[in-house]
Amino acid sequence: MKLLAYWILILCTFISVKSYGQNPIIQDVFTADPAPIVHNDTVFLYTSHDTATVEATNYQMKDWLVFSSTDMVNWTNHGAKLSPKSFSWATGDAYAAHCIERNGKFYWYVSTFHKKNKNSNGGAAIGVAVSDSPTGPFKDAIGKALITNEMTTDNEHGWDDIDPAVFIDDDGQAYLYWGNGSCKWAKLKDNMVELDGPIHHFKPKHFIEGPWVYKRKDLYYLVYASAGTKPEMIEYCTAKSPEGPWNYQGIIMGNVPNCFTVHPGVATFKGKDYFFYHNGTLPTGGSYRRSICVDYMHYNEDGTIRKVTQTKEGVLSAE
Ligand code: FUB
Repeated sequence: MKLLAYWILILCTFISVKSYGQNPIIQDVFTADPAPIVHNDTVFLYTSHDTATVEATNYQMKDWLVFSSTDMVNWTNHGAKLSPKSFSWATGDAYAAHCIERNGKFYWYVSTFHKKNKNSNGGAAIGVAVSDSPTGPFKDAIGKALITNEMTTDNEHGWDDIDPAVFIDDDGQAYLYWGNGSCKWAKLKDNMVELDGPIHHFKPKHFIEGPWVYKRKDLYYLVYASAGTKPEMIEYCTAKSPEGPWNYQGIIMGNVPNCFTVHPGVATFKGKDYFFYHNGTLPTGGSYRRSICVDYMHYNEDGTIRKVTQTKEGVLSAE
């Protein structure tokens, strides 16, 4: 018997056994609004942080967290790296955010709320923090909001300027997309902290919030949270340019269990495509106590995206 155990041990040492992760991928805190980037063979995952009580009927989101993984299965929690308190002009909750690298600096675009002062009457606003490292320390890059509620007037509600997502095209032009109720976008200057031209807005079919833009082969993708039915789903459009026109393509993912919202994050890592989202499936979880999951994403020959299957097992360890 002892000999058998010995041989099994020897065998296991030489055969690499791939293990599945588990959804949700973060189980020790409630996380939402996933924003993954790949840097130096590591996935950095920037997230919102739900801290509402079980009884709460609204969000309580005090800071933004950073996690990383080199295999998509084991995640390191780097902790809270930014909060609305990091921005002297901000107050209230820490809504969805997105970090991107340019020329060795990491720009973390966040949605939060503006204090009522001479620059704004309040409402949702977007700020940008900068760091030399993907895990910080981050500091307010400009000392004021990049987008205030007053800068967009196509929606009357005060929280339409949320959910920033930045995309840098092959020619180096950076674009900021954001919005609730309509999708807004503007070019960014090379310094990543100033708009470079006017703000545009449009309404992709069923668009609610959470835009995420990326390019694959020659096609641009705009993935977003939608409400063709309620609660939210994920739908998408494609275009030949990051400025559109965007052609509606359909649903990527249906409703998620036990949660009203869903929010997309897309990453390609070690040759595989991954779709990040959140749901409310952790014990005591719910719409204000969400948890991030990841599953595989697959494309058809013509570039359209196959519907993502939500699993409990998650994805296999990436090599
Ligand atoms: O997490 C707060 C808000 O819920 C986000 O900004 C939206 O995208 C939705 O997920």
